[in-house]
Amino acid sequence: MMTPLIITAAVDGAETMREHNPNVPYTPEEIAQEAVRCREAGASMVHVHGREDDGTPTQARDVFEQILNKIRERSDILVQFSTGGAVWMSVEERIEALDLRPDMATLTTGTVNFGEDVFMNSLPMIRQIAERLQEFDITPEIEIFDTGMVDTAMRLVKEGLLEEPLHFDFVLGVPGGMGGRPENLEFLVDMIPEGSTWSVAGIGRHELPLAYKAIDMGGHVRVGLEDNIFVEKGVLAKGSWELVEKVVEYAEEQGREIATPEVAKEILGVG
Ligand code: KMH
Ligand code: ZN
Repeated sequence: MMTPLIITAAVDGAETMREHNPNVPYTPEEIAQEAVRCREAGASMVHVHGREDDGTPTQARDVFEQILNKIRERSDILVQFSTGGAVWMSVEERIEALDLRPDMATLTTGTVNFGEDVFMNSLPMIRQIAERLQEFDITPEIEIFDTGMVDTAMRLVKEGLLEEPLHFDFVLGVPGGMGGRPENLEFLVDMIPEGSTWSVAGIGRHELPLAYKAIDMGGHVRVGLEDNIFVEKGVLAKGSWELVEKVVEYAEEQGREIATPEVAKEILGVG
């Protein structure tokens, strides 16, 4: 019997704009509504970035406070803050909302080319984020865009900045990062220490095929408009909830149980 499936909905991100898909939420109210819909569809966690009302990415504490409060007022879905923000942001900006103590927050353990840009995460920056996560007792989701980032995560374990068991999210298919081929996922899963948990976030057309593969392999899944705007070739998703529905449908066909937020907390050691 496989572990119940944790589905994380990445509802907004920093790069997907309404010009790409008109259903991407911007305001805290819209983000909270989308989180509720994703929970109803079967997600147990929501991964959020802040946005100004016009869609400009922000990591401002007051924006995250509104998002967190609005979600918690109406849903038991676990809330994961991005500490990645957008490529131009300083590390201080990226971590300014963590004292709000979300259930989880991301930690990318290396620098990666990100399309035409660079998503910068030097070792001192990674340590600064990890220290803040420890200070507020927030469970990290270690974001892996390439293999060396797993090694760096293990280095942080040695330094006492991360504690096993670890939870990894393999982000595959970013132009400049590790590609979305299924064998890449197998390779990464083999690399991580026994007892770790993992999920996959396939980018663009890789999203659903990798999600289905992860379900077969006993891993967990992240889907949503941050990573992919289409529900099928040429058809825009009506929201991240529609991508969550696709994943639930596949999991049910395979007889894989879906985790509630309570169960997800236990699996991930949150709280
Ligand atoms: N927006 C990307 C540059 C995260 O959320 O932690 C970084 C990102 C990762 O989305
Ligand atoms: Zn993100």
